[in-house]
Amino acid sequence: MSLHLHGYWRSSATYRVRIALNLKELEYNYVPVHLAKDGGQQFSDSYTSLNPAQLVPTFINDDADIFLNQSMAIIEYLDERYEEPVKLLPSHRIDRARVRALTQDIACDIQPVANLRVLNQLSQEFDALPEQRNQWCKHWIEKGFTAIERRIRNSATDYCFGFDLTLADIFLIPQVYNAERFDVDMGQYPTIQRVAQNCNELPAFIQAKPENQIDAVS
Ligand SMILES: N[C@@H](CCC(=O)N[C@@H](CS)C(=O)NCC(=O)O)C(=O)O
Repeated sequence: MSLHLHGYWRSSATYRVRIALNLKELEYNYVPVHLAKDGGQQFSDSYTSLNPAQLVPTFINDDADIFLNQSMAIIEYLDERYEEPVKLLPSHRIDRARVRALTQDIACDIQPVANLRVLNQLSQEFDALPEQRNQWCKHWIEKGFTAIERRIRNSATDYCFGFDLTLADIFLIPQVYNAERFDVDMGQYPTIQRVAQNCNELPAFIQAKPENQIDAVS
């Protein structure tokens, strides 16, 4: 098999790429990188040589000698390289810009502030307790979701933008999974909740769920 995804079952950035690979119906080899075991396997020399940022995911295509980090770059590469069976970005430039803006609302403005290394820094440098770390994550997710709910209220039907799945849905669903982990009341966000329910009925999203991965811990 030539495609490999190094990731972690509960990493939302890895989860995004799993959904995209499934939607593209691509076979791939999943290589678990445990973010806590052994002090964090993302810091090992072997992983750092693949991804100097010491974050997951890393995507590799051995046939083309391609090593990529950043879930958005990986998914856009997949979308351009494999046009079938679905396109994940709309054909019109303004629609594409709107989809990318929503993915960045999540990937740039919500997920990074609640990343593991940020939470560890809050504990190590500022003595934050586990409960305070959880409140921190909940706060930033709620702030981001309040804006996204307003943004997609008029554009969403089955999915964030109408009846076609896009990159926006691929980024939203892992963030909803994180929101539920941090006890966010999803009833505050009826449109996001409806889109998440629709996506989570699709095989590509079900197979990508954290609990369905080989490295999942119950
Ligand atoms: N912007 C990156 C985010 C990557 C990222 O933050 N990965 C997290 C898991 S979701 C990670 O590896 N965290 C390990 C750490 O913080 O040490 C992407 O979209 O790929």
